[in-house]
Amino acid sequence: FTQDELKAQVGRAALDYVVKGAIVGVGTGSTVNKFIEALATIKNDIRGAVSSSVASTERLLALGIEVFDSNEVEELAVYIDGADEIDGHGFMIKGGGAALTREKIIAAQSRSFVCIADASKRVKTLGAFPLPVEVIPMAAQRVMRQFARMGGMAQVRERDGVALVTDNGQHIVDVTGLKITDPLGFESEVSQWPGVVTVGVFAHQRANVCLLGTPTGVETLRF
Ligand code: DER
Repeated sequence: FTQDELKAQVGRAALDYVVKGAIVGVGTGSTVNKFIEALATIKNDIRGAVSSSVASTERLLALGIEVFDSNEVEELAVYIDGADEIDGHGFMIKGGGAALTREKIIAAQSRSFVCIADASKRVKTLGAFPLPVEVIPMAAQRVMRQFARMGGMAQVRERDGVALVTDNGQHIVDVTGLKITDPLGFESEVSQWPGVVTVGVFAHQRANVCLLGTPTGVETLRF
């Protein structure tokens, strides 16, 4: 199986968690794009979606799936999203696709978080993947100095040679060299640093289920 086929496998498997007639919470990334394609095959069985990014919204609309604003729905039954890393507790590093803020917001208003990922995302300890942190631009340098003090190497994410601007108009710093042994404590600490919008550790909004694409089929992890 190619990695693309593993992503398609878990994208299809996630349909089992979609509640008929419901509005589905939809994340961002290449694995979620496979889920969106699968979701389109049952679009008459759902009311629509709440989307975590402009990119996912465009794909949903192009496939004829209605997109609702997060303020139009109280609570979602399920949120389907990918991850850059996931550990044995369902704690994740997310934000590779620069959508971490809206992803965490929709995860917070969903009863169940179903993570879809290929097996390469499964780790023992979070931190090998560069940790994304969305920041207010004026705070970027100070936030990067704070990460340096804890042994991290931070840099502003660029696209085409300039700082990437998120859907929320903010910047992202990516931090390497961290070993996040206490994801809950780390998320609480960094989330309250002045200028931090969202830290890409999803521990308080952890996954309840992970559908892991492996060469021998889809492995279902429950947390
Ligand atoms: O940005 C995100 O959080 C995405 O979900 C990302 O972590 C997973 O993207 P991928 O499915 O393209 O690897």
